[in-house]
Amino acid sequence: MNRLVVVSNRVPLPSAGARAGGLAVALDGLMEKRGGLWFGWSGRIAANVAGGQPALSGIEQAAGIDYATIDLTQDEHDRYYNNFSNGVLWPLLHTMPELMKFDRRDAKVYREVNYRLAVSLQPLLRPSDVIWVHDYHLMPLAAALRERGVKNPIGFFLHIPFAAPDVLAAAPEVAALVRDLLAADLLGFQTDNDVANFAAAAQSLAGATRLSGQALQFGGRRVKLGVFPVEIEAQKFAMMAGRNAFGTTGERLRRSLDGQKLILGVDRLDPTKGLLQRLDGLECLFEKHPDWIRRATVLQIAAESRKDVGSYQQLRAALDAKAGSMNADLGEPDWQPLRMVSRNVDRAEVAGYMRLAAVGLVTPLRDGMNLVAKEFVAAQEPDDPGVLVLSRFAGAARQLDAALLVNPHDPDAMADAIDTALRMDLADRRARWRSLWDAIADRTPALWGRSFLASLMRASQPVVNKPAKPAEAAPTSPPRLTLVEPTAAVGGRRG
Ligand code: ADQ
Repeated sequence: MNRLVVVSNRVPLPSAGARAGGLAVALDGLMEKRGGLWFGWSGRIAANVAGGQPALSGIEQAAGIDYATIDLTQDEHDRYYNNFSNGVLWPLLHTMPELMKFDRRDAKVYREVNYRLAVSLQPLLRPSDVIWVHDYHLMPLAAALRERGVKNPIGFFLHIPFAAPDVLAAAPEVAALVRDLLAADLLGFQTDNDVANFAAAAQSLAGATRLSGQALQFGGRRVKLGVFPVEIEAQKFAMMAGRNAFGTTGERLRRSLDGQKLILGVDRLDPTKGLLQRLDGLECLFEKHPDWIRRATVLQIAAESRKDVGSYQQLRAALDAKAGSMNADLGEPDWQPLRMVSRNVDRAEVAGYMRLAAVGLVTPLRDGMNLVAKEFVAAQEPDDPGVLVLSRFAGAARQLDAALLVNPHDPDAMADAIDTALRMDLADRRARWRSLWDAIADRTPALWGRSFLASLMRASQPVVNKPAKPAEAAPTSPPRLTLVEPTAAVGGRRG
């Protein structure tokens, strides 16, 4: 079996402690079976890069997997990670270009870091390796590897949405990034909408040609596109929720509610998650439906993230102000509508809170998938489940269409949906929950990974009876023709 090389911005180093969530565990599983190398940034800032030369900062081994990393300088971290990845690409790809702060110097350093990663990775590669690159931090990486003569199969998966071409055009660098992505053999996205947006951008911004069977032709090569919705370990999450609802923290929350219904939100504090709009909707709920005063309480866990990015600092301040005024305006001496927690809460604890909630609020303005929505479904007690209120702009809405779907920009609609959820009778709650559970129960991150890799192997298979055309755009990229049959993963899922 070919060795799997995973490249991601942050490498979950075993020496750094506990493994992160589902994806790291799933990819570990795949790499343990076939041998693996995980490559990327160590998470450390180096004083400077020795003599300007790319150098590995560390190699570790655990459970048959090698971990190789580079350090970033402070300037690289600021420009590549904070300013360009999180300050330009994140808002742009989420169709929020007004939040983007473009600076050519950041775009240059973003590209340079990707090239430095390619230079460091290349000597570690074996001819039979399969390379899987993750997310928006690494859009130029496949092209940088091809320029260095790397001929291995390369797949790229985008965890966040892909915006429409006219939105993308707001950032000068983006056409080049679309061309760079086309150096991969397979490009994976969360939803068919993202595939359609990428295909349109590749045609209008990069001059690619659309082929049948979800494929593009560019530079004499075929590039396969596919939909691979990220999944969770639903069965394991359900068990964790069951255990923790009755643990110390779960019991403490339940006692503090004193019989009130719990409305729960769990997010990273991020402009895409629609937190200010959610508070508008909640304010509207208590104004339009005042019988919920003293009968329902909102717990919003909004863990702070990306504190170095200006728009995140502004959002934190705006959210604190809004939460304060909501409690002051609507609160009573013996009741407050909202409890807000901005620290990172342990996953197991969160799972228990989800089980206790009557309503789960997942209302991003836009989201690649949103695993919280799937986790909320998994956490419910089947005989007495809570109700999911879900933004129609989350990728998860494609699979979880039995939730109460809302437009997060419409506070009245959100308030009415929450009211409906709070009043929903048991038979309706059970029926909706069963349908939601069926959409996630048999899928796992490991199956997601296997499906992507199977598609990548098919996409990179040479077709022997057809001569490959010479590459036009990237002279050093390997000429190859690929089988582009639609796969089970493409359009085969609900979504
Ligand atoms: P994220 O934007 O980070 O991920 P999401 O999918 O909602 O968002 O959450 C990822 C994980 O973080 C989940 O396991 C969730 O429980 C946990 N989490 C979120 N907020 C938390 C909090 N306040 N406290 C504790 N845990 C919390 C990106 C994309 C998503 C896509 C994922 C995976 O933005 O659209 O679903 O990658 O591809």
